[in-house]
Amino acid sequence: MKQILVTGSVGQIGSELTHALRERYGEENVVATDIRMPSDTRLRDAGPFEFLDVLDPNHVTRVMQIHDIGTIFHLAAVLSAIGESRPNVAWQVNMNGLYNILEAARQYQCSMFFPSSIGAFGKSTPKDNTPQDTIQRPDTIYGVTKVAGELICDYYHKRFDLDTRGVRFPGMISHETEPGGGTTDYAVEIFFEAVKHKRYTCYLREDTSLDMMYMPDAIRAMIDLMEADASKLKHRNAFNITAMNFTPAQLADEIRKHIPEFEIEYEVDPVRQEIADSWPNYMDDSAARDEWGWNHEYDLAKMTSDMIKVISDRIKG
Ligand code: AKB
Repeated sequence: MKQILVTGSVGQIGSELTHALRERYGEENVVATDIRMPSDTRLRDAGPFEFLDVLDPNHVTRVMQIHDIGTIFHLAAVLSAIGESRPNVAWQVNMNGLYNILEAARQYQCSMFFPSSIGAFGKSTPKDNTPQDTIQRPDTIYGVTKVAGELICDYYHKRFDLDTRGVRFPGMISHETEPGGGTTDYAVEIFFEAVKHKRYTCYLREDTSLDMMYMPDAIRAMIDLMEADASKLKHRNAFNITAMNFTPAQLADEIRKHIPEFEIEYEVDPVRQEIADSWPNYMDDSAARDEWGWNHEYDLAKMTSDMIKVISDRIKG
């Protein structure tokens, strides 16, 4: 088989996706890449690993020439909160990096997965049951790059018949690799703090509702979409997908079912609060369910119980 390339493989989603792809398609068939050296030695040693700066087109071409790549999961990106502190870097990485990868995919005739986000929506988007096709006028640099990314992936499909596919991810909850610089990261930090210290100070208001997903569902979504029958896909690059939605207060209540003494307090960060307030309360993901059979397995209760068990077991050693 042709090999699979993962960019941003050291990140929160990339690290777990790389392991899952290697398990499914064979270790040698999945080339993990990043600009950072993984601290997870399995990522580096269990299959091929390459340093790859997606901002350098020659670097991208060199990696494509060394390996026989048929599919690219392009996960290298700057997230929403860090994007607001470094808009120039966010634009470079999220747009120029994507363009270099699309060009490589076109030249080497690869399929390509691109993750968009709830960040592709903005204040004028309907907040409840956000439709698949709706107003997208985000006012964060992250959102601007995600909308542009959705459009350029659609364009490469239409213009060059490239097999581009993608989803709009909600906040991602996981326990293996920390997220970095997102607005939804509180929903990961809260679990580690709850297990270790039984208290957490949240940077979002208690009533901020956002869509979320547990990592095993996200990994399955990416693989299922890339394996889906292309003739059934009408939307291709920006499927709304979600698994649950909750506020910090509702998540704290759920955690208290396992750790009754858990306490939460709020010190709102205006930058991240404004970003979260511009995102949907919950999305309609029926297009993904109809077109390629998307279905989540983890709801709030099941995810919370698994997160607390895994983190507690790890701390106990
Ligand atoms: C972020 O918070 O920036 C990301 C996202 C929802 O795209 N987790």
